[in-house]
Amino acid sequence: MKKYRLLPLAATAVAAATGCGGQERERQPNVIIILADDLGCGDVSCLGSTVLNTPGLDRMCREGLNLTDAHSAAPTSTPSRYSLMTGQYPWRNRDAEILPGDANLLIREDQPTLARMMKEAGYGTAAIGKWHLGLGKGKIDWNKEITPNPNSIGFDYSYIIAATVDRVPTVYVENGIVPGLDPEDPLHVSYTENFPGEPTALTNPEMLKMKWSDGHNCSIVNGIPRIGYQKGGKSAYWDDETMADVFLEKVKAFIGENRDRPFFLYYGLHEPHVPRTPHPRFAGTSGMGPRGDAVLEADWCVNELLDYLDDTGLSENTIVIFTSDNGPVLDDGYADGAAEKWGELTPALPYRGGKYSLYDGGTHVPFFVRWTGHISPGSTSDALVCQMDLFASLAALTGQVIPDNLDSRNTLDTFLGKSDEGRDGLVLGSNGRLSYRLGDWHLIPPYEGPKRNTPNIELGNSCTWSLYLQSEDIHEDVNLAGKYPDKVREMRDSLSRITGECYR
Ligand code: NG6
Ligand code: CA
Repeated sequence: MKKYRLLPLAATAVAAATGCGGQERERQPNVIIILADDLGCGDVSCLGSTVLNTPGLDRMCREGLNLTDAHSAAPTSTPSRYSLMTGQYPWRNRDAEILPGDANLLIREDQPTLARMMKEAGYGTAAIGKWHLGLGKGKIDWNKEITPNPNSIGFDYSYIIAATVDRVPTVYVENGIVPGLDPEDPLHVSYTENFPGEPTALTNPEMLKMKWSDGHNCSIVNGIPRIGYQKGGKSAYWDDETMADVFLEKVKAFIGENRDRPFFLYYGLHEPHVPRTPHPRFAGTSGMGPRGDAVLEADWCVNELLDYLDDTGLSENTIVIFTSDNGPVLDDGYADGAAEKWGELTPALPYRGGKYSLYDGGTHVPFFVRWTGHISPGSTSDALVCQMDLFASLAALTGQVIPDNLDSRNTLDTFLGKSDEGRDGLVLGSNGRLSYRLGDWHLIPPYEGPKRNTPNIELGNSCTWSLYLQSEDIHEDVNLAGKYPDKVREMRDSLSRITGECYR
């Protein structure tokens, strides 16, 4: 059975008649989602960064819509991306947690996905960049075609890194195949034990050009210690410093090849996630060390892409969405000076916490939408929106019907600046560590655990309920739970109803 069918009403809404009695459809707009990795609102100059100048992102803002209350579904990558791709809350899948580099595909092949929905709508689809949603089934043989892969869940083309830059394997995967492997030197990966004789950060610290501060002490690749062990496959290793250029080239090639039909591109920037290894041409350009330089590299990529769309005449027919998979972090396991450079000025500002946190800074991310000629340049909306809702919203844009059991809600008009109506309520977080937004209120249930983690981020753990009114307390400093017990009860009951868990 076909999962999606064209809704004639919605279709006519998008596709104006061309003078042929409505039979011929106007071409549907291309859609590009650029998803940065760990970029905070406080990293973007037009959102208030006082230490970084980001002309590319400022251009997105100036030429498009700035959604000021936009959220990833969770404060870390895998659950956040899972939700964007499936339109489901990540906490519905217990395995939706930061995945190792050899994890299997987290999304069932028969699960509805944003990519497949766009493909069904007639779009050419590609995933380029960071993936972090797993690959294959069972023990992965990296020397053979790995299936399932992004192409199994709706992408026509994929050129990805399997997980993160700090996790092995340090190779690209193109349509399920590691390009450039030498059969004489097969690639092996393990997350449990090292391969005999292979150097690690612990046995051979003299090989390191970047120091680890926490966790990243397994295999050394390009002088950088990683998470996990790897042996062989050397001819296929990525070069950390040219990764941004490699992805951007693939992006331009995909757009170039698909410019005559609608395309959907999921572009996962790897910056400014650790290890921060921008191309040497960005070294020192931010004055804020490698993390700042990596932000500027990502910013440059965005600017280049916008230029490319302008130059190829595609901007009027391409919706470009820019956002980040979770809030920012400074020292995330490498001693690269980020924490020292930023000091008290966290890149999550003005929001509390950051990556990993239940506080607003965990999921409150930059979100810009540019569609030349359709979205008023420089417009702003403070509606509550979530990346998870792109699924239903883009289904509405393309006239597709999606299953009614998804969590994704159609907020297309808000994403396009035609409405200020956001979500009423939104559950944030993954795997049993959740908070709840209702209007301007943010409720955080009590959770055990440390107040701060090793990256020195306030996690939001507390033995009591916390309730914040963000419209009056943007940094969530004043816990109003004691003052508004009825609000706590109302939101607690909603959270229990939505999640099926009994919050007390
Ligand atoms: C953590 C890593 C961190 C980062 C994160 C995933 C350590 C000590 N920390 O476990 O460096 O890789 O996982 O980040 O290993 S995310 O943005 O992909 O979710
Ligand atoms: Ca991330």
